[in-house]
Amino acid sequence: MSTVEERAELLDRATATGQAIPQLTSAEPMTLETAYAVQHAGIALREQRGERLAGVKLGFTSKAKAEQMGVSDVIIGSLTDRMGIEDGGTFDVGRGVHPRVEPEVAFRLGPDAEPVAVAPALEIIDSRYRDFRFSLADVVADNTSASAFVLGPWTRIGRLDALAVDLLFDGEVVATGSTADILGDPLRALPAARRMAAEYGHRLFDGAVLLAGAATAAVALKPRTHVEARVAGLGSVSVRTKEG
Ligand code: OOG
Ligand code: MG
Repeated sequence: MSTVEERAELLDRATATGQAIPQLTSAEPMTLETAYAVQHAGIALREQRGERLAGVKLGFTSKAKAEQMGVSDVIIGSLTDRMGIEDGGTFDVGRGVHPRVEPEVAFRLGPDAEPVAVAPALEIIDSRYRDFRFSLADVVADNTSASAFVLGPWTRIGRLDALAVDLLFDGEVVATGSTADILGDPLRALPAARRMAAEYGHRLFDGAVLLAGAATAAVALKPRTHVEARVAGLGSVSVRTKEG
């Protein structure tokens, strides 16, 4: 049996090299509890290298994502400052295994884990497992495939339950949905995050970012693309991809 730390190091190395690994559960069974322990051990490795926690993300909060990946339980992962890319910045697809992008909604949390602002967001996910296939425990151990995130302009929180969401590559719509696809209303990500953070040991600190989850299925990234998410009423956020 491999230890939690050994499993975290395998995933950490796959992230660093861009070389996919077999699912951890193909070697031995793994409970959800152990999977979250592996996730936290992986974040500890990042913190040892000077990364700082930036917040948390939820996964599989939309039917589109659950159907795409064949996994239906909501999961929670950690975001670090080094995963953040400024709006309009650049992401190197050559650095990843097989990165995909999702249009999302982000919240900034205040004290007491209350949401104080909302922004359109892009999440870049990149499973460290071969063929982007995994079980629930595998993806939890792999920090819910977190790779990078881009935040658009923060605005005051109003009604968020039915805003049109578009994902565009070079100005062409490649996926479309609604904020209603995120738990019925992305504001429901707040109680979900509080419950899961308490259960699995994540911190919802003052100033933390919460990614509520994708409104559409994820789309594979290619180099030299202008990637934009538009959320009606919230504005837009973009990133450019390059290779090498
Ligand atoms: C897991 C991450 C899912 C979301 O927004 O639903 C996620 C994956 O699909 O690899 O980030
Ligand atoms: Mg996501």
